[in-house]
Amino acid sequence: MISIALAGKPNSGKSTFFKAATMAEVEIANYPFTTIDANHGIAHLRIECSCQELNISGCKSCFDGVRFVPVELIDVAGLVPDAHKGRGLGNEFLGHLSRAHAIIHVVETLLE
Ligand SMILES: Nc1nc2c(ncn2[C@@H]2O[C@H](COP(=O)(O)OP(=O)(O)O)[C@@H](O)[C@H]2O)c(=O)[nH]1
Ligand SMILES: [Mg+2]
Repeated sequence: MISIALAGKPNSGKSTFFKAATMAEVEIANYPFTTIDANHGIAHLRIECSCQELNISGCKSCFDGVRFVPVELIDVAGLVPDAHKGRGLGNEFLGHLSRAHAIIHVVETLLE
């Protein structure tokens, strides 16, 4: 399964985005390092199923032509200056980022 890690400064809304995308219960608060241990969850990417283009009826891989592709989302602690030197949670959370297939940089979550 594709894994995608959420990176960004503390308080940028990573856990808020993670919760909205995975519906997992995670701690969200207005102070840095609310997230210490990484949260793992499954989100679903909605794509048009190829059965539509190929005109295949009775496809069991989608709902009405929409396929829900599971992706693993990983919500990690905030990125702080000098993390690569071990500051903050240092290399531990950088390890989560380096093991993911892709990284989403959360700059700001705007739910309103
Ligand atoms: N006003 C507003 N506050 C937000 C939004 N997204 C997150 N927050 C708040 O910002 C704070 C930090 O959010 P959190 O998701 O824990 O950030 P993280 O440290 O990046 O995981 C919390 O108090 C959230 O309720 C948003 O879109 N609008
Ligand atoms: Mg967080």
